[in-house]
Amino acid sequence: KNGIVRPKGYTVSFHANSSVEKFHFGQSHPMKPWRLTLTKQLVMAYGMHTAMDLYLTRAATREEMAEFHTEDYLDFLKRVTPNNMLLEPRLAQYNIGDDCPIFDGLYDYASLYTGASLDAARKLCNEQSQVAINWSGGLHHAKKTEASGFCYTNDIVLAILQLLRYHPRVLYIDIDVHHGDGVEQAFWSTDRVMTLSFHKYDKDNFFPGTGPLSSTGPENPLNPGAHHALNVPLHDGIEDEDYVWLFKQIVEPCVGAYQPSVIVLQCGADSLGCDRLGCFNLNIRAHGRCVDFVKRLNLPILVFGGGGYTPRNVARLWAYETSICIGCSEQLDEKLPAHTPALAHFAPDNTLFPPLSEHGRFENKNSRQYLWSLVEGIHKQLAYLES
Ligand code: TV7
Ligand code: CA
Ligand code: ZN
Repeated sequence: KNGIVRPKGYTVSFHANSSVEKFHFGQSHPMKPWRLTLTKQLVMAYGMHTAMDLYLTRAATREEMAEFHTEDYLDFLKRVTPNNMLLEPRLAQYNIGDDCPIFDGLYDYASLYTGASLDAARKLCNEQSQVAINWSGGLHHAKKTEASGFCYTNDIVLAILQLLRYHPRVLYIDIDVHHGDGVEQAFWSTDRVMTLSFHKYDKDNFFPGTGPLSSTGPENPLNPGAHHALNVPLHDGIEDEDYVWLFKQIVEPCVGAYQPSVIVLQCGADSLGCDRLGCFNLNIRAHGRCVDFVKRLNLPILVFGGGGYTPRNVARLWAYETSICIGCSEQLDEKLPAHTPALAHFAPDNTLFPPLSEHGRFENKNSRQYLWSLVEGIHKQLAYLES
């Protein structure tokens, strides 16, 4: 196997530590860290590892995580175990429960995915890489002092804080089906980060219930963060062409108006059709076209994972998006390599692009008129930045 040719003068770095793949949230919990094992298998089977710089990442230190999280909360994460948790009075305070359970090695898990995101951010800062990928990161719901939505530490916030040491303006784009509330909240009052999340929005029936179009930053126009939070609330069933059209209609003017020096892209795979928790009808190619659009802006990019609850499709998506970052996606055979160790997971079709929208799991509730109103609403917000 010849592998994939590495483009000259352009470096993609891949940051991973296989230890994160071994943690278990609990039997019926939808978050499965082993989806990262499947992802890496496909990346390697396609030979993409020869076209990137691979880094074995370290765990984030406590001091690094304390740049955002409180000492109390980090102490708690470090100390709590499944054996002593019943003696712990503050489980509710830290939002521990079914979504965010205490499992063996919890602190190691969180510090490992966070360390990978910090390593990736530093590779961009010192310009040793143009695209830095951490598929184990992207845990956008974690708050300063509490866990939320399967997220314990917010690696995205911590990575952005690193980028801000060298970069004047960071654009954060989030295509996970859930609202990127933790990142939005952390940078709510600054104009040095613009947050843009596309998500299913239904205040009372879909987690986390935040992120309407009208939520654009602090109300006080003198607060620098005013108009720097952008939200694209969607209904069930959005399809490929509409989503990619909407993404381009919104991201292009955001980049034009805000002029970021770096982009952080959260690529949650739960916006795909057939996801166990999602409700959109996107196919892998459409999700990938969003990544490709961002890549073609020619800014340094930090690429993170996030949600994604049908492991075989998470692996397909993130392997494909790795190839988009490298620029070799045309060279991939649609048929998965026969020597992929876990090939059985991708049976019976063994293809990189199974149809995920055909069976019409969700009726498309996003009218053309509604999508136009979103574009118009975002363009109105951006007009405030020009003045
Ligand atoms: C980034 N949806 C995270 C997305 C986090 C979504 C939720 C579950 C869920 C949890 C389980 C479970 C589940 C089948 C699905 C209001 C509740 C309802 C807990 C049962 N099965 C990301 C978080 C979301 C846990 N939470 O953006 C153990 O679904 O809707 C809720 C909150 C209260 C708690 N219950 C669910 O993708 C990584 N949780 C099975 C076992
Ligand atoms: Ca989102
Ligand atoms: Zn999600």
